[in-house]
Amino acid sequence: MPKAANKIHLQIVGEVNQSVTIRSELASLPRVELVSDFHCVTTWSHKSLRWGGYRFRDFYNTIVVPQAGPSADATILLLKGQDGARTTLLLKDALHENVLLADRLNGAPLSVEHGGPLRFVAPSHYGYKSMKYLCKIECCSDYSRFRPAGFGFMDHPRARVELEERGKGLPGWVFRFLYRPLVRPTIKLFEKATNERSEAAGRG
Ligand SMILES: Nc1nc2c(c(=O)[nH]1)N[C@H]1C(S)=C(S)[C@@H](COP(=O)(O)O)O[C@H]1N2
Ligand SMILES: [Mo]
Repeated sequence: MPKAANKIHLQIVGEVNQSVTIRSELASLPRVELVSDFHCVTTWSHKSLRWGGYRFRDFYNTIVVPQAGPSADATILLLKGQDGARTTLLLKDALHENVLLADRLNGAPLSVEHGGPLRFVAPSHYGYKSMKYLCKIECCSDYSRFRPAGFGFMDHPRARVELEERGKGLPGWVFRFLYRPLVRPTIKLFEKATNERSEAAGRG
């Protein structure tokens, strides 16, 4: 677990007129709460998580477009986390109304373990698109420029849960079997993070 900076520091870069750094500007957007299920690609899910924060759509239209001026060709977003994790999402998927920049989970401030201070949450897509400790968004026109952190086949450009787009090049059910050995360790990690969070809440 990285020691994530606890202040929001989000850079908007890439094919833009001007790179910008977002710190406190999010506070000008309407706050929303949204309940959604969370699906890790390895096949575990969490039901009814109550995320609090800002709609990505509001952020993009009200802050990114006027301040950074992304190119009309930049139809892909590269998302980066403070731990070096990276993934992509199509801009049109990110603009769906259920996509959030979250800073709260289940009524409490978002813990570092779950991606605080600011996390991208795209519940219609597999968990690896929901970038924790989001620190950089690169506006991009060319998916082939993206270098996945792990094996390329593990990162599907869209990863829609509904269509079981778990990975690239193989049907979803094949990944279900491939990922089976990873289910237990990743559930353990999630539970550990949740317990630490409730202990911290109990103390505070
Ligand atoms: N920065 C960052 N974000 C990340 C990951 C990561 O390793 N680093 N893992 C992804 C994966 S695969 C999943 S399933 C979820 C897990 O979220 P959780 O740690 O809140 O349970 O975060 C996603 N976002
Ligand atoms: Mo995952």
